[in-house]
Amino acid sequence: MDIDRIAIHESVAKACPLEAMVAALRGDVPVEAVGDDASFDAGDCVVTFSPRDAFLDAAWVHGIRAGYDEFDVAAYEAAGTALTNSTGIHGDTVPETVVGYLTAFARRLHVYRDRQGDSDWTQEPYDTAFTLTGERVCVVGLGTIGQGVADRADALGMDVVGVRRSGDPTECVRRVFTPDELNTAVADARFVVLCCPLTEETEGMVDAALLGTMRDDGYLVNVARGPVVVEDALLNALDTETIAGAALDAHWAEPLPEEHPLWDHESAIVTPHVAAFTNRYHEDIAALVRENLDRTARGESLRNRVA
Ligand code: NDP
Ligand code: 7N6
Repeated sequence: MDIDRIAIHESVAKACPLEAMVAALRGDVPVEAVGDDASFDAGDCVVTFSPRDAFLDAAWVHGIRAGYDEFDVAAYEAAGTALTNSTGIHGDTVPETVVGYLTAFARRLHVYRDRQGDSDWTQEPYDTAFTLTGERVCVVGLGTIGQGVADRADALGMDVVGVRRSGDPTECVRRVFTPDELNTAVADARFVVLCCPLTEETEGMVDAALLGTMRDDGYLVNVARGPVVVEDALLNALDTETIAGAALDAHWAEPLPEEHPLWDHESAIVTPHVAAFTNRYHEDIAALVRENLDRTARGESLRNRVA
């Protein structure tokens, strides 16, 4: 692969300023920002947030997200276009956000922040606040993000269990289950944190039955992808108090529609897919792309290649 242009698609602006990404990647290979009218050839590396059909004409496409569920992997394989993703860079950002959700639920911070605008001094009932220490969290997906969540939960004194495809043990997780044991894994957890990719296996994985298995004082956190959870089942579980609450960064439609009931559901924390946001996202992506440019120059295989 001989790369003679880095084309940065305007969709990267969904995660960081386009100009910052252009500047971070400036080097020996010419870099330019491109829009939807651009065409591509076998000398191009495209850096993008979203897929476009025209990218299949490039040599290599780098997606600036860990999740690549929006990309047609089979089409990339058929076209012989390399596709790489950005897993590996979210081990601090997303887990820190998850700690924020867990702490808010346990210490009721979201409730008091809601009341602050009304100068409302009301204190929550005695039995509502609890500590994270000693509570069980089930981390579903133990890759970059899941491991980061597990490390932090362990440091907070939580009892950490997890689920991953391989079932292989990993640090800070007392017991690792396989996906076919999901029901058992979530049953006794105070928190269930979704950190897996959206795939054929995980789509709709959190359905009414699984939510019914969860503790009624349990909380669901979704930093994965919206469709991993069945929307109606979650809304019903919140309305009927089958579970105590949910924090959602990933949604079924993004932006979440204005009229969506979750916006003012008192037991939900809604964030607009920002768990991974950081002021150095462009640098983290540039480091990944530069590493792969060096690898192509040495004739080595690409890191994070998914097609
Ligand atoms: P990784 O590839 O590092 O980890 C994925 C993990 O999911 C692996 O542990 C894998 O198991 C596990 N997994 C796969 N299938 C299943 C399944 N059926 N049941 C349980 N576990 C499963 O990915 P990242 O940690 O980097 O990212 C994970 C996902 O998080 C992304 O795909 C994306 O959708 C989402 N994401 C969201 C962000 C946000 O802003 N909210 C930011 C970044 C990512 P094994 O280890 O056995 O392979
Ligand atoms: C944008 C991160 C991912 O999959 O969904 C996230 O990486 C987006 C900052």
